[in-house]
Amino acid sequence: MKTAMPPCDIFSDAVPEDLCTLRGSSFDTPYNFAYYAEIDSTNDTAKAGDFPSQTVLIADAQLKGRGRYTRDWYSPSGVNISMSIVIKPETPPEMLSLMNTAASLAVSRALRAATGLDVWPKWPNDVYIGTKKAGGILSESIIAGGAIVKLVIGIGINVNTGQFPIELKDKATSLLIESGVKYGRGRIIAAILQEFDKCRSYPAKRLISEWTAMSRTIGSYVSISGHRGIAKGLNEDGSLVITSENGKTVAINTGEAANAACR
Ligand code: BT5
Repeated sequence: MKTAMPPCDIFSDAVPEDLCTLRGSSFDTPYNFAYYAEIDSTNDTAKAGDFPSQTVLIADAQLKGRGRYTRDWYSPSGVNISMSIVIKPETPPEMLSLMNTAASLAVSRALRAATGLDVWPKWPNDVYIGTKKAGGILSESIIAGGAIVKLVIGIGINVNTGQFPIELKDKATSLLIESGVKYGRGRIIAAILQEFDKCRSYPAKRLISEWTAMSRTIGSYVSISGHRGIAKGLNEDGSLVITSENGKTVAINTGEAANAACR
């Protein structure tokens, strides 16, 4: 693994102009920012380093951006959001997947407000515009003695990417492609953090009901981890309840809502 350059603080001259809005006095935030021009993965650095709670690592480019199950995450230089929020929460480990729920709701709301586009959260960790993926969440934790000692919420969003590699071309999109407008990444990050703080403070019932109102996963036919059927809703731990074709009801903790139809 390449050694990461040390981060700059958000006031450094090295920070790209569109991220400088994070310094703004109008943006009252409890978060600290660490900026990297290039890094392997903000999640890997966040997990390995000794960052105080409420630090947000932001990279202009990731060389080894990751999704779940070590899948690659395309993170070219200068155009997208690649960030990881470090928090030391009082969340019990079994409620961890609700952090994905809170983060995907927060990102969807912030992007919808900023762009007016048809942005929605897809279970468990995607952010879609219409029928294409525009962002993803990767929540990871370090657990000791049965408690979460560090939670890292990785967020990748395709903001100003104009094109994708061939393997993503038909399934990925960006805010620029959908709207024809270039967006300042700093303003979007600020809006996401504000929404995330709101969403993660909701009681589970409210979080799930607001996520459900915005998502298209629920009510759709889905195929996940060998189960096929209609997605009925989320349990209070964030798992997805499916009524399968044979009439059985199952709750799925992780996986991917492949083939989810879009209303
Ligand atoms: C995700 O994984 O969707 C979570 C992505 C999280 C990325 C952030 S960026 C900051 C932080 N640091 C990291 O290293 N990661 C986090 P998953 O559900 O496994 O989806 C991965 C799949 O999405 C890939 O296998 C591709 O098919 C597709 N993909 C890759 N890059 C993409 C992109 N930029 N936009 C849309 N789809 C992409």
